[in-house]
Amino acid sequence: MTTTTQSGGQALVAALAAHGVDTVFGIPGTHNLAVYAALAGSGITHVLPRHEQGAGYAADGYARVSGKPGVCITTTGPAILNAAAAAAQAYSDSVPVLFVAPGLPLGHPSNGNGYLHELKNQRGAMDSIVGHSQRVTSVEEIPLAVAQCFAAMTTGRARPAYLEIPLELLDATAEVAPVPPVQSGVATPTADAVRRAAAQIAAAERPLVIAGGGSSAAAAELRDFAELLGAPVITTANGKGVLSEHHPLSLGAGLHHPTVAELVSDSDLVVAVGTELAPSDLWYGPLQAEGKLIRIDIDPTAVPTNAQPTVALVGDSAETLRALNSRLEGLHGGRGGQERAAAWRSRLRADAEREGARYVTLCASLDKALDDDAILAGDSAMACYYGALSNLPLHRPRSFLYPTGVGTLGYGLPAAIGAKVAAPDRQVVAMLGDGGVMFTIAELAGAAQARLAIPVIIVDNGGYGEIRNEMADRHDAVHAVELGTPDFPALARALGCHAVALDSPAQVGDAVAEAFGSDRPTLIHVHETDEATR
Ligand SMILES: Cc1ncc(C[n+]2csc(CCOP(=O)(O)OP(=O)(O)O)c2C)c(N)n1
Ligand SMILES: [Mg+2]
Repeated sequence: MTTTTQSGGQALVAALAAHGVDTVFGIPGTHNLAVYAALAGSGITHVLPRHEQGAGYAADGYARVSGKPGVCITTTGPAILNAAAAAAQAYSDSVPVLFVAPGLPLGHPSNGNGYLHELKNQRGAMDSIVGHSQRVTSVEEIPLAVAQCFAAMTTGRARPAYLEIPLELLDATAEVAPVPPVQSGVATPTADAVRRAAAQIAAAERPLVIAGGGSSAAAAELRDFAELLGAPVITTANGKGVLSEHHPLSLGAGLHHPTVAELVSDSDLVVAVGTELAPSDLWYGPLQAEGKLIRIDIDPTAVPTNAQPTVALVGDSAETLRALNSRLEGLHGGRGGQERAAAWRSRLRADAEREGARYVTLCASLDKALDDDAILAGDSAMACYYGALSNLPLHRPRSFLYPTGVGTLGYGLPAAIGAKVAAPDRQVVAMLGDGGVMFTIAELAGAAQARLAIPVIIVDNGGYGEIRNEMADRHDAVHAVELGTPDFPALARALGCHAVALDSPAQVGDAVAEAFGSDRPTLIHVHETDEATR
């Protein structure tokens, strides 16, 4: 094995490059200078956010859209803690993001002696959030540790990873041998499970498919499966777009609508693909599908979670659906699936329009500006979960970047930045509330510097609208939720962006279309209006 004399920083950057990393998101500091020295001239693009939380969310958006792990590089202590919420969000949405930080030196007492950026237990803090973490103890271990982190992130269920390198090792040199990427195989379910599932599927008369984020890499197989069965397909938030929402079998996204419970009860078989059937997707209670549920999941621990299946297929969703499809070829989609889908779709549309009445005009206007492969990066704002989730059709997997589960605020803008870096030729729109956007508004400066033509729609209701409503519903005093309205367009211009203030949500589509042709981000400020009462 050929070895090279490398610093820890060089060994890290070389190992990242060997794993196909061409873009990283990060902020330099005193303790990671050797990483930055190695990054300069490495050929790896460095995107400079304005806060490590922005770096983490951007790396997440990049990973979702590129299908490759994102990489977030921070310095010690407060810097990696700033990225921790992004690590938590990536964990809950099964996104592979590698967080890399220097740690306190080997042999540091770690009980507080006033060292710069010192934390009591930095690795422990991150280990409690990510799927896989490690701390190296020598420069020679760095290529192995990077290979192990990538193996952990790209095998089985995707999760974020954390790599800590004691800070003095980044400048130390050693003879370093490269470690090639681990080529992991694809997990397939047992032949017996496939046979049993196929028999149940073939016997079903009114099947339903629920597709989650775990089906994102199986879009073609999922479409073939649904067409063979003649089964309507409804998706979770993370699965939105895996089957084009133009498709005659698509019921769109959003499992929480009251009609979904009726649809499940009307169906004699439910096939759930790559979804936890999570409370954060179902909102009003668990799925009632006892005795008629087949689950396909790469993660065996997800199989009994939230609902018990009659048959579990543990494996890669594309491989598993392909195996099922080859056993179901004779079916040819009979069973009146399209008519059944059309009837449920119109009921679901009514649910969505009722719940999202305040956002229907905005979504319809935005839809006119979007290509079929457009990406929407949303936030934990009502305009996204009552609005876009079920009222804005999207047509590609991983095109709705949304913080489910952990439900963090401030995700949408930096996630859009990561998405646009990953796919510069696709339309990428960010949509946030006036509260959430302020959590990471500084990222407008980075997006302007990088000349990213992202329309950033702010749906303004003057405060923490959802929380205001929840306080009122509980008959509590409504307080600490009014934010006033900053001069958003002036703020955006000060950060190097274009900006426009609209009179009506019906103007959003035109503003977005113009923003796509710009040389920088455009903040689009629109007040939330209750169209239903107009
Ligand atoms: C990091 C984080 N802090 C706090 C919350 C709690 N929270 C949930 S929704 C919400 C209000 C968000 O306001 P805005 O972004 O304006 O959206 P709106 O509810 O008004 O549509 C808050 C504070 C959260 N989800 N995430
Ligand atoms: Mg608001």
